[in-house]
Amino acid sequence: NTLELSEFIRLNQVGYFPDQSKVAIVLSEETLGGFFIWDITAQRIVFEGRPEKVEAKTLSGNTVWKLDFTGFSQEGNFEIGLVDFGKSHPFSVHREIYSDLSNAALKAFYFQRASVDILSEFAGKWARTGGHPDTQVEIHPSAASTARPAGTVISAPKGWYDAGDYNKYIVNSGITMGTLLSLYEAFPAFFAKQKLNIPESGNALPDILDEVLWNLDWMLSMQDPADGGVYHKLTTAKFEGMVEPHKAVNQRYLVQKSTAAALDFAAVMAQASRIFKPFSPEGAVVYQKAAEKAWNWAIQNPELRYRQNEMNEAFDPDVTTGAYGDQNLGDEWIWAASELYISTHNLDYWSILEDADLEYHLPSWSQVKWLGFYSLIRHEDALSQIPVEWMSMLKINLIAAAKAYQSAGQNQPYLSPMGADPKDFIWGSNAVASNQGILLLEAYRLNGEEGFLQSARANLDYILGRNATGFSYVTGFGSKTPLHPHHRLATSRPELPPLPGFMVGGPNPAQQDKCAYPSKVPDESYADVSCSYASNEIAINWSAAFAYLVNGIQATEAE
Ligand code: G3I
Ligand code: 9MR
Repeated sequence: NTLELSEFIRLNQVGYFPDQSKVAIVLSEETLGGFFIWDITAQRIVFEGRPEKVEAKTLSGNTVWKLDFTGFSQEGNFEIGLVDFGKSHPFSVHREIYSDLSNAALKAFYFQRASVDILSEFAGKWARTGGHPDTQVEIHPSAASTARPAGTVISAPKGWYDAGDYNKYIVNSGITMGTLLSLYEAFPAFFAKQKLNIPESGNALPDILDEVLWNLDWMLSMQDPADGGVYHKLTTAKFEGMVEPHKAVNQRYLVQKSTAAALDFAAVMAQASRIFKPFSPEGAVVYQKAAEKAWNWAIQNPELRYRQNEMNEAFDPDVTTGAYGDQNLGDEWIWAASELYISTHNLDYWSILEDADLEYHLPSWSQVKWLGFYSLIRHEDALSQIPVEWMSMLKINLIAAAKAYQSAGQNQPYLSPMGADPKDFIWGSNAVASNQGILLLEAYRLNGEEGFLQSARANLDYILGRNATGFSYVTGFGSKTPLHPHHRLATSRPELPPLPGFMVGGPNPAQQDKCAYPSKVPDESYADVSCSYASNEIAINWSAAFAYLVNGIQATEAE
């Protein structure tokens, strides 16, 4: 195929299952001639079709055409060619098309581990010296108590680095862990077989749970044994420079307890207690007690919001790292009550849920209600005390929300639910796309409607290249991928390609980092430069949502 590569053909650069809907998008103001699929191995044309004009224009006002090759289902490696126009990036068709990507999306968490050397046996060229032992963390004045006055030294090792920075934040760990634990609960057979090649591979636990345990151990150490309260974060006072982890050695602190931290912690520990029970009954008891203690602390301290600026007026040193300062705690109560109720069947928790507002909200670090509701639906069969009407309402709301995303996606130039609403383009917009995909996958699992599965896959197509920038937003997967993510582990080692398997935040027209962006249009507002933390950072909560979407889609295909 002698055509030149065209940046105007946008498609999933990883590929497709043989039997799924397959659509590429072309930006062109001119009418297009026929297209063909080129078999790279056999060096010949294997399929031909005609572009169809799409009704909707892009946010920048361009006309797009759809190349539908759903009828083509041969396995192999291919390109799309458009006569007098150009060819696409290569892609594959295969039954295991997302196996490597599924593994990489979870392996990313291994790379983020604090307090341990990352070994070449597991990490190849990305092996590195461990950083942040976190055995000498100081109680910040904002967190001082009688038993632990300011300056008390506490050990809180392990955990994952939150993102491009090296700090560890309980609120963001909360949604990350909830998402990964739910992923395991939804597809246990898939994870019984998956091998991630991490140090614990080969023990009795599924690898995904081994990885989760690394962060769970850290989270446990964030609870004050005296009262059950949970510190909001473990952090340096300011962000470290863009240096390797073992060279980022500024003093770390445990900062102020918060209600959000306690409730997110309670939810995670309650969910972990039931999931780890078959593997470690003793562990399960520890997690359950920790969850209940945190819950009881939250009942005593229901309004302790994290307000970084106010805290800094009262205490030294000032803390200016990630705030995760959610001021709205209703959803955290519901998430924690849901997980505690499922794990204990104690009706006290049900009494919190009984009158809850069941309206659908897409999960994010500050909106966790539906993490709990997804779990209740997943465990429906074991929760016979819940009135049938209540459960039905929950499922009706889930399906209605999924339907709305699905139809919106059909009238969108890139044919994915993501982007139908320009307001989707916030800091971490790719996590919005992933969480929409999770909702659609859950809807499909509830009622088996094929259209929901197709829409979930359409958002994966979006993330992997069928979008307004033409980037596959996952490092190392696709042909045009982020090369300069805001990620200290990557930026500090410029001789290496970025660590693979990380989804970057994505287009965000607010451009809070004030870097140079190629465009202000919401879905094009992405800059592949390391200064761009508002569009090009990686983060564990986004990784978890992406891991759910891609593993869930691969697991569903295997079922
Ligand atoms: O929700 C509003 C939306 O309604 C509005 O249209 C839009 C306009 O910009 O703003 C939206 O809120 C934004 C919110 O992210 C969306 O999630 C806020 O402006 C924006 O400031 C906020 O950014 C957060 C950012 O930290 C700054 O605090 C991100 O959510 C959050 O993911 C990010 O997390 C950081 C940690 O602090 C530090 N570690 C890295 C991590 C990832 O960048
Ligand atoms: O590296 C930090 C990143 O993790 C955060 O998301 C971001 C916003 O809070 O801040 C980054 O740190 C920058 C800081 O805010 C301003 N000085 C430059 C820092 C590194 O780019």
